[in-house]
Amino acid sequence: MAQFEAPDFFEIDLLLSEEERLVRDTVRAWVGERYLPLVERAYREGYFPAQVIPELAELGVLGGNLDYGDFPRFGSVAYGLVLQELERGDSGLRSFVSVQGSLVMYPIWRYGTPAQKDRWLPALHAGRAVGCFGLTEPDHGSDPGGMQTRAVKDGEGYVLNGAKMWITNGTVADVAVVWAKLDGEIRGFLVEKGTPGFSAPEQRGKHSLRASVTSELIFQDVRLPADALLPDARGLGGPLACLNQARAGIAWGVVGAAMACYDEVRRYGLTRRQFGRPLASFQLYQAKLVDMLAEITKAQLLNLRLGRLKDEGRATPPQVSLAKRNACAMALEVARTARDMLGANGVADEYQTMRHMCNLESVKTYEGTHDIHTLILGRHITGIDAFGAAP
Ligand code: TGC
Ligand code: FAD
Repeated sequence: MAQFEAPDFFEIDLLLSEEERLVRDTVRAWVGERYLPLVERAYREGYFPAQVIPELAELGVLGGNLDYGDFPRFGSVAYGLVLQELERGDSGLRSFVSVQGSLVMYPIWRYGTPAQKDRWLPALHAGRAVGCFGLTEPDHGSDPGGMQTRAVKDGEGYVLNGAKMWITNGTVADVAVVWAKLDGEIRGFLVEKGTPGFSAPEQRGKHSLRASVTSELIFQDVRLPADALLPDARGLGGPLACLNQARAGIAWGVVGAAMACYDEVRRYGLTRRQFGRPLASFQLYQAKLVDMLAEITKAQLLNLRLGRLKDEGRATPPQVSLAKRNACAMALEVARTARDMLGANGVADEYQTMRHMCNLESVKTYEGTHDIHTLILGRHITGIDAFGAAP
């Protein structure tokens, strides 16, 4: 595969610190050398190439932004660049890291007891344990507040019943962060693999995110000890605060997927000839490349600003929604256009663009669909809730 040339039309590199560039370049090189040679086969056959987990741990990226122990404590921009580079490889790779860091380690770090943190954070950071985040249910996706999974107090502990669906890493997870109602209030529980009554069958048959594990979580009278409860998370704000972290990561990540598609199709246009000329010499072809570069550049700048605001503690959930919504729509449009510009080769897995395009359909849907983020922003702008029941 040709050396990746990352578009940086507005010299954003100059706005990065030396450390941010170093982190970005390290992960970029790792993806090119170690991950890209594995991903096409994994995607075709439908598995996550788990042999990379120790290498991800070695890179320090699993929860590497959290202020804990000897973690590298990447700033928000450095961590965002990590996710951008990982998703240049595949959305499934970025998903693995996002779930582990933002949706499993973050809630344990933010809501857990010291014992829960000591038990799980070092193991998850080192890749010795894998986690998953169970919020979505078969009948409650965009409206997680309606969840039916229930925990009931039982002596010192709890009994959990219910089901989750579309859970990244569920089948392979050693620990599941599960959101359930206890006395009518949403609470978070740590459910360990192998707990009697808990199963996590894999969901097969996906056209998207094929190099990622997606699972159901089924709880049938699962007895949990008292220390399974995350004490400091109460209400829907608990999981939504985790989603703020992960959604910001997606905004960065999908720009990497778009950059990969742009780079691939730009090269293709320079070498593929029709009507006696390179495709890149036709005005229509050039116009599409220009639109792609313009949208990628705008998303890069937005992400940089989001990262800086985050590090100042000033990024708001609506800003995160706008960044996630914009970046996913942009990346999907870039991937679809690039797929078209590759002609028939665009459907062959020798080229990466269609894999990214198929992945991005999921990324546009998960962590709040495009339309849910529209409604979040609409409520922010107008003060009127347009989600469900009339105000
Ligand atoms: P609403 O009344 O708006 O809020 C309920 C409570 O939550 C608070 N809150 C937030 N807190 C922190 N961050 C946010 N972004 C927050 N948004 C709201 C809010 O203040 C309130 O607190 P309190 O104390 O007053 O109770 O709740 P709602 O029921 O109207 O729903 C709002 C809505 C629709 C925006 C929300 O439900 C939503 O975001 N839905 C989308 C669901 C979603 O994103 N699911 C993602 C599942 S995980 C996943 O997809 C992982 S994929 C991972 C991968 O592979 O990479
Ligand atoms: P629905 O909520 O049924 O929505 C269907 C359509 O209706 C969408 O277009 C939506 O925008 C629209 N819609 C819904 N409500 C409204 C409204 N009020 N107004 C207008 N339009 C509306 N979840 C987890 O908890 N953990 C995970 O790790 C996880 N990983 C995932 C991995 C993959 C590969 C996928 C595909 C999903 C994953 N999800 C996960 C689930 C994901 O978060 C949900 O799919 C998403 O939140 C949407 O829910 P839904 O699929 O039930 O769609």
